[in-house]
Amino acid sequence: MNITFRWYGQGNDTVRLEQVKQVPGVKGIVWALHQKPVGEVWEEKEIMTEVDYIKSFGFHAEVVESVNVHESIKLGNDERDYYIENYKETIQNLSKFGVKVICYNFMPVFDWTRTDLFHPLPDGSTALYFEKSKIDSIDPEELIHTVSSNTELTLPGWEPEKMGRIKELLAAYKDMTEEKLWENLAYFLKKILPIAESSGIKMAIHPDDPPWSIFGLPRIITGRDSLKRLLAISDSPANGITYCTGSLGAHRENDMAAMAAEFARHSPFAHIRNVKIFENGDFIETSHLTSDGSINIKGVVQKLSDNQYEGYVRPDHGRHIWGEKCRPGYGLYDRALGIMYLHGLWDAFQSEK
Ligand code: DNO
Repeated sequence: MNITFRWYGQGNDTVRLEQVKQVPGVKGIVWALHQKPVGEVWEEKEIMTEVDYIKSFGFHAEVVESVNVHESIKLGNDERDYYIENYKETIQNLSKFGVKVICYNFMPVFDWTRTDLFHPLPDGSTALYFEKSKIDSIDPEELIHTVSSNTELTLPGWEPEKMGRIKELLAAYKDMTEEKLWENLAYFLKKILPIAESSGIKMAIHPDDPPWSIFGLPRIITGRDSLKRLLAISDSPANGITYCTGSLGAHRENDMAAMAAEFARHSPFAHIRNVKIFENGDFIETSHLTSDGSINIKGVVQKLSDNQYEGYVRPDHGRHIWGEKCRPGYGLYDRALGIMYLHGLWDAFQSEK
């Protein structure tokens, strides 16, 4: 288990790498060029600046989250080949600086979606919340307004330029079906995987969050069957998964511990966090502790340990605790607690062997 910590870059994160350095056992920083408009090539010089800065703290910079996929590729329109060529160039450029894993997702228009970024928990902290009935009834533009007026920082995956043309994008997806989206994903992977493989990079698809259709848009990476289907697209070692327990685990049918055993060797990267699911399908993000939520985090780490998992792991969204002002879900304190829980479980399971 190679523990990492997601960080948004200088001037774009409330957390500093000097602080992350004091969290025990963190080996690497998960990074991205967050200011880059989606679809543009990541140039060597800008990659080098970021990687050098991360390395100056003694961290590795082997995992990028995310190189986002342009909507044209997901839509499969005339411009997709242009954006696929750019993506290939970005993969090659990243490989020159030691990057080993690229996390990406294939969610149409919206990345991770929540209805409240600072929902109170009984312990006095706040956390990200998903209210099912609200999503079913809200106009997406209203949601964007609520979310963006709640935070001074943009959310990853909610690129501002995309948010400004929501109506147009939703119209473009009008006739999109799950099957068509699968075809477009397969088309993309068949083009990029050979380059990734020869560059020593693993592509790791992030599941859809939440793992079901929202706003009438199809979502296809939602559970065991879809992960199997994804892997069946290509047996290239570069075709992998970001095993995100909180995203998949928001759906009760996904048994995250059992699936960890099944998919560990195809997951070069894992996001480990807990969510508490309510009777009506709403969910809230809790601490990482197994008994705080609905996901068997202990079982997940046990299965990873059984499989001698050597992939990259990061704690995922944390609560906002001790008055910390931070990016929603991405403060220092609760993620540091999460890391210590993961270390504790891992060490205990390893010593049982
Ligand atoms: C949210 C994240 C996602 C994730 C992307 C991966 O906090 O888990 O935005 O980074 O979906 O492409």
